[in-house]
Amino acid sequence: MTVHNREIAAAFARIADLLEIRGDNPFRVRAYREAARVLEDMTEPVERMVKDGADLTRIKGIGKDLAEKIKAFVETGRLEYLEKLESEIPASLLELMKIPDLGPRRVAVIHKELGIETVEELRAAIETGKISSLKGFGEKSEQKIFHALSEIPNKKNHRMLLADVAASASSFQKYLEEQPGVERVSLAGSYRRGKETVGDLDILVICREGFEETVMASFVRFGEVARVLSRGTTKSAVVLRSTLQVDLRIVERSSYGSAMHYFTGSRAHNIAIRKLAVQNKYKINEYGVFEEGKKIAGETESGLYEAMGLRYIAPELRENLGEVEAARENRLPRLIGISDIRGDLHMHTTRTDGRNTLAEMAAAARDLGYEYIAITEHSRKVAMAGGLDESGLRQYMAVIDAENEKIDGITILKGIEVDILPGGELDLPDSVLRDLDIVVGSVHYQQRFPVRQQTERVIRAMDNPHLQILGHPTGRLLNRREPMDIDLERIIEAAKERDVIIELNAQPDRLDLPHNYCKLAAEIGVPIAVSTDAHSTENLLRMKNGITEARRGWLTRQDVINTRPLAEMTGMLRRR
Ligand code: DGT
Ligand code: CA
Ligand code: CA
Ligand code: ZN
Repeated sequence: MTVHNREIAAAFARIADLLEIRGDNPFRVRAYREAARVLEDMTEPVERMVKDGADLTRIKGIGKDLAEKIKAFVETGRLEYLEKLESEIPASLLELMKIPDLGPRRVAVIHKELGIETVEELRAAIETGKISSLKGFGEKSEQKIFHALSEIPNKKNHRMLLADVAASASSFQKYLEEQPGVERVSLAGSYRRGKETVGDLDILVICREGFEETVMASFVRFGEVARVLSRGTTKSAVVLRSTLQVDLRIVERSSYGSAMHYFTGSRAHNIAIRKLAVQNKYKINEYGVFEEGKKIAGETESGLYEAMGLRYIAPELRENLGEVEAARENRLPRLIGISDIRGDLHMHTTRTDGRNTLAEMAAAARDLGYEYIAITEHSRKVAMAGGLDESGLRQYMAVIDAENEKIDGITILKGIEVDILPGGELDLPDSVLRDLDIVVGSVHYQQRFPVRQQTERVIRAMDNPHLQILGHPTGRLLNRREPMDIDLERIIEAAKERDVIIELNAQPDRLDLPHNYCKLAAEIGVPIAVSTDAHSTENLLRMKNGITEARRGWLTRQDVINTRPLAEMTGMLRRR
């Protein structure tokens, strides 16, 4: 077990906040705050000092009482005093304290006078003018608080992008793995299924017997926790500062597989599996698979599937979209993986709105082990991004040729992301499109046409023999913009007839083509290009987000053109 100085500091800072809300002695509050600051700045690990038996009171700002608390924290991983305070004071009050203009003292006032404990209750009090009538508040500060509240997203129905959850999820997992008594930590739910957006994060933990309380104490103490929603012996929930809710469950080792399966979901998949169990006269729940009261599986997920007579189903497929039948008939796809990718066919550079130069992008792609990339700048219509006209493009093509001469180990293809105009024409003349290695065509404007007009616009664009890849086909921006009204089934059929490839744009807020249509495209026989649309070298790493969506769309290596070696890939692009 390791207890970092930072964790002790965070615990002391929290104690200071809680004491202040309670209206405790200001000197005591200050002592904890000061100790937190000192620990935060110290470079020597306090944990080691404790183990060496050093005298902690020699640290500036640490008295006898605090020294003992630190020692206990290091040795047991718990701080009883903090736990006691937490059980006395509603955790939601701590969240209120973070609102500008509301320090601990004022939170204490609104709590005492109006009984307010949550953001929602505060909102209601402001709407009825109760805050401005409190002593020491006034209209001005009510206004300020009101504005601050409008910045806090309404958490109900708010789903975060998978990519935005990833960093927190893995640091939370790592943190828990280091806590006393913890044997295994797994992430489940929609996060594990790789769903585009996540409602809340589900974590399962196996712990040593007798450590349940300790694990729960560690859980609510994670540095990113903003408030504790509930705390029990096997189940707790918190909200992080990012507004992400995290649910933790402690599960038994012997039913770990069943718990993982149950809490990975989806609900629809679970129901399909349960139906199958009933047909087999089994009982299935989060503890195991039972036959006449006898447990026949549950320790591992693969054992569970085996007991059900199924092949193992990858989490990305668990949406009840045919995976159970496919698993029974042994025709599950061999899903694509990130290591299958040999190149990236959509990216921008500083020539238009990218942040890195051509040379930097090429070098970064080569470092990823890629064999080829395509540079696809915007065309003139996308003026905001500095889109290229014919002569600008020709000049840049010469620059790319020169760069290709210079660089070893990767081939740079000359491309364009040509705008599809409202009538379906392409934004650059055929005379220049024909001289490019690769032409991606995308809609950027007039995305609100009626479905028929939008569909015909895009089909008309595909009628141009120079268009080889259809970029981000629905135009959706997750949480920000609805997809266009477009008949994707017709688009995919039309792409098939014209040998057009469809892009799966890997930007975390696009993931466009959506997974269910990826599956349809593969069934119809339209190859997919998984492309990052990178605007910087770091963006190239988004390929993994695209691969997750591709896996959710049942895609195999064969379905995706940029898994192929260069010559084979270009051979799949339509001839013109
Ligand atoms: P989310 O959080 O909205 O992104 O989606 P999930 O899938 O993570 O859903 P969540 O967090 O409510 O529950 C996690 C998993 O637990 C869910 O995928 C399936 C399982 N589960 C929860 N409640 C039920 C239920 O009432 N019936 C069934 N069959 N499964 C459930
Ligand atoms: Ca969830
Ligand atoms: Ca949940
Ligand atoms: Zn675009």
